[in-house]
Amino acid sequence: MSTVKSSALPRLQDGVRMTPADYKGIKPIWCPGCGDYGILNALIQVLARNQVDPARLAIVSGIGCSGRFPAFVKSYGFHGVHGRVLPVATGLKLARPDMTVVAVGGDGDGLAIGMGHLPHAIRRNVDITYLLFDNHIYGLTKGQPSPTTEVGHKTHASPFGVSEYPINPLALALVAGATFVARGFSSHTRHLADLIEAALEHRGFSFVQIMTPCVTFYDTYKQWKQQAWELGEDHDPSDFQAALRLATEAEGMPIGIFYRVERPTLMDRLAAGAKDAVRLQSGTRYDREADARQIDALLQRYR
Ligand SMILES: Cc1ncc(C[n+]2csc(CCOP(=O)(O)OP(=O)(O)O)c2C)c(N)n1
Ligand code: SF4
Ligand SMILES: [Mg+2]
Repeated sequence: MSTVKSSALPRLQDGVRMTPADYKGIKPIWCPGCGDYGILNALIQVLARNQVDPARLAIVSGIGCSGRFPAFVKSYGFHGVHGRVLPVATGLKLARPDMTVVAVGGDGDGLAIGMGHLPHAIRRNVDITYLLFDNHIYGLTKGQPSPTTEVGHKTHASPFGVSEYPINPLALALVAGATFVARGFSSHTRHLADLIEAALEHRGFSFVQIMTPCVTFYDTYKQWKQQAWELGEDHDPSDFQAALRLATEAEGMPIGIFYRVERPTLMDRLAAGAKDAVRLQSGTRYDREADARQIDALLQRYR
């Protein structure tokens, strides 16, 4: 097993305590039975048991039923536009490295319109957590197929059945170079809470695909309940090939940490680059004026 460094979660000051109820925002408005409630409960558990300081937690979302998530948690929140959750979360983390940043969004948000951002956020290894709420459907817009809907599934927008093969988000995250890859199931709330906690503590980009049934437009609840099984001690999360085999060949629906390794984060590499830049200057600290003079000289050449 690898030794993996963790990112400390921002804790409340001594003497201040928050109960799970204190971490709740406005009352959720999801359909009764929606899997997203399980995800919310799991995150609330994690925040309460770690006494996370909500003033140093930001939840960023895209558009979809999952996109409503930030309003339901007492923390900073940003409900952005469809498919752009990862650029926003990345920018926020760069501007405020002291914040714990959690990006949330649906399978449509992250794997259709937002797909171009995913491999790049992963390869940057920016220190954020991305929770992909995967219900295999566009829930908010009333049941069109998404990039994870199975071939042949009939919806009002695919009356003859979906004709494209689905994307495998775990395999995609692995081959793009993610340093933390996991899958959870909204109905296994305690297990999911442990996964989310591990993802938040991971230094680098942590990707968690969360299977969360849309009971209204594609009720996969019974099927996923039968298929889900938890990874055991025999799986070594530092073994990339084993993780890829699990993601592509396993029977049923394995849940747990598929892969976890430590690699320098985007901030680590930017900091190292900044030190090199300082070394290149004659002085000991970064000389903004010298830099401005160089840029000016460069611009003069194009006048
Ligand atoms: C630019 C843009 N295109 C399309 C939409 C319409 N739209 C809103 S949510 C959504 C998909 C939602 O599916 P998903 O991301 O899986 O979230 P879910 O509702 O299932 O949680 C779409 C296509 C939009 N809001 N903005
Ligand atoms: S439409 Fe589906 S995903 Fe949206 S709240 Fe209802 S059950 Fe949940
Ligand atoms: Mg969806």
